[in-house]
Amino acid sequence: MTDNMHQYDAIIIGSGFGGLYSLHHMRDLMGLNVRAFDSAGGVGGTWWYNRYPGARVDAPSSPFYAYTFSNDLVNEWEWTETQTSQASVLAYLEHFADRFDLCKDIEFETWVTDATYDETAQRWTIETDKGETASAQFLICAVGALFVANMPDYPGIDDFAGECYHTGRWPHEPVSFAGKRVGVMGTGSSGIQAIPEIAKQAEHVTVFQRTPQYSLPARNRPLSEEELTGYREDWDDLRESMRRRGGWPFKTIRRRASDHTPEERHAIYETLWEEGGIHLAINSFSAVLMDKDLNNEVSEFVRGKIREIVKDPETARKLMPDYYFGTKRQILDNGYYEAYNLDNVSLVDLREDPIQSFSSTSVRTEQGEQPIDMLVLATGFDAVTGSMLNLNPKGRGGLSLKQKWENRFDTYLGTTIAGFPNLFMIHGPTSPGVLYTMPLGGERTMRWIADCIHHLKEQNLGAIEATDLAAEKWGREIDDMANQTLYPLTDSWYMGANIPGKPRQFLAHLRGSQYFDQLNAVAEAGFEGFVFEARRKGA
Ligand code: N01
Repeated sequence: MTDNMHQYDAIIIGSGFGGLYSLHHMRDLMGLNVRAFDSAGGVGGTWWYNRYPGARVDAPSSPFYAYTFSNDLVNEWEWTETQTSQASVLAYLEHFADRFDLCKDIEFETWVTDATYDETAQRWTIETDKGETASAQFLICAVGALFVANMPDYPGIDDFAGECYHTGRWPHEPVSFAGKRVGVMGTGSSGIQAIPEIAKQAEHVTVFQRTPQYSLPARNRPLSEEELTGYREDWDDLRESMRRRGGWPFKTIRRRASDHTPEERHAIYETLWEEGGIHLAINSFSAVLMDKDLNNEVSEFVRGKIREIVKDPETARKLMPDYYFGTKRQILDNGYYEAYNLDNVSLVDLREDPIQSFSSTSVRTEQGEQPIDMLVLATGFDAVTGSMLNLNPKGRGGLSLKQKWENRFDTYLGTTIAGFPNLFMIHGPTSPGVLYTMPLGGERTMRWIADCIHHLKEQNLGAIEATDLAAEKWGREIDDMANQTLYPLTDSWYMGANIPGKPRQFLAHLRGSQYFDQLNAVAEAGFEGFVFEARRKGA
């Protein structure tokens, strides 16, 4: 260990929801000496980067897509809409950072270029692109589940000379679409949120669609003062409900399809569609993600809605999704299908008319050429595992994460990795992460990590490490849970299927509340599935 190296108890990578809460908890509640690093120019993580037009939380949001632990924070923040906008989430996180004076312990615009475990010192050493090195006993990776941009590599795409933006790396300066022919590639949450907004300004929008999607109406609306006051008054109960019910306070209606006639089921779908948000996805019938026939019925219902909304039958035909409803990330929109009724929006179905190449001014498909001035890549991310692999920490014996995860993304509890002592992930693969309320998930994960660190300190231990056996058992449990559903039958980023060559594996724990009970049970059993090392002298 060199003398001039900065020494900390913990280093946190990332200052999004998970990283900011971790910094607050470890520094202010545990009294640890903590330093955080972030490549961005400010706090916010995904909300700092994803500022494309129309960006909003794609889940039931205000005021639940927020920290839950502080009633003062709940009382002082004014949410204004039911589906929170990116600007509003970012402002909230900036407020959180100010309120707890977090920025003084974060180094922004700083990439952590290397992280290596020193077995003798029982500590992690990191290097940054600013030439700094630092060491800490604990490395907290809050690196983001949706960060590493997926860039398509069509022939000639680099020759395109117009403006080109990925939704996940949107410029901070205003982008004008006025008078421009804009090509949008990708129809996931980002593309579907952005397309109606871009169409408001652009001369023409050409959407290049690879997979048609089931999108549900978000029905975003202003949040009334009465609603907000009600939420604040009931916050303790709501927080408890969120913890018990998969991260959201709403009671999921458990209905059996066989108790209802097809007509009654259809009436239920209609009501839930009208209600909007994710209600159709979570509140129709319990078995919708397990029973193929039932799923086909809901899928057909949504296809019927698309046919009703989109006036041109040929465009409507191209927009018909054909995977199992709900097995890709559920998308919520504000006027997506309606946008295809505008004269300045057209659709290219890449399955019928694939892209052949780009020129400096156009996209050439098998059946024609589309001149464009701007290309918006809404092509998603190397989700869940990409940022950890980007960091590529080196664990015991110099083993890199890229080697460890070459064929399979093994973790124990979604928070730790065998061979990588004292490293913890927030929202890592096989945690409920992306399927849970991420701010609450981050809080709860951090509290478990805190318990773990207390345990080490109390017992005068220097290192904790998951066993391979525990990780294997955990991986089987996650696979078994997913295999009881229709999720693995669809090519989605949950399965790693959007990235060529990525090992195919369901990357999330499907039962969030049960997961946190499991974490607690592991802690109560003396951190079952882990091995410990006594604290070495001088470590
Ligand atoms: O990315 P996606 P996203 N040629 O992977 C297509 C979260 N999010 O940025 O389906 C042509 O979902 C790809 O096609 P296919 C949210 O969880 C959150 O939209 O792979 N097309 C797909 O249509 C979301 O799920 C908020 O066949 C290509 C699209 O690009 C996640 O981020 C807001 C292509 C990518 O869709 C990712 O969403 C927005 C190619 N080479 C997003 N490669 C919040 O509110 C890919 N595509 C928190």
